[in-house]
Amino acid sequence: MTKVITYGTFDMFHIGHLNLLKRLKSLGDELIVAVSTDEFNLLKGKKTLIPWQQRADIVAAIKYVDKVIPEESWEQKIEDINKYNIDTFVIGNDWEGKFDFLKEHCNVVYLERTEGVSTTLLKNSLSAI
Ligand code: C2G
Repeated sequence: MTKVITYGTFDMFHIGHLNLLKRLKSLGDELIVAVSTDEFNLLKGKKTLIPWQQRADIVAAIKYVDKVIPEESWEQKIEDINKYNIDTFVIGNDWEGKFDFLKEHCNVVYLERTEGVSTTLLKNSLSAI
């Protein structure tokens, strides 16, 4: 049973998020997704439109996802990897290299992002309507 974990805001869920979660599921048997809380997003300097509970419920409803947990801090990753016996940490390559310190604890994989879509682009398109 290989277990994969990823972390993210998943605001205004879009095809880039879905493509990532779909590819993640092909890397293991069980996929855990840590969804950034509203408070943690403030720390990340990220303004979200959709509250955490709704973002978490949407991610939890994706068929590739087995479990959703809150992401409350930068520091929780190592604890999560140990707590859930994670084999592979995966995240989009916009974070390339940023989480290499986790290599002592599990495999670390950076996947290509889906081009042409992002929450920021969606927000800008909506405000232009
Ligand atoms: N993503 C993607 N393609 C896009 C947009 C996003 O593959 N077009 C991926 C990102 O690379 C990330 C995941 O989808 O792996 C979630 O993206 P965000 O919600 O923007 O997550 P982020 O704010 O980068 O939070 O501790 C890690 C952070 O919480 C990551």
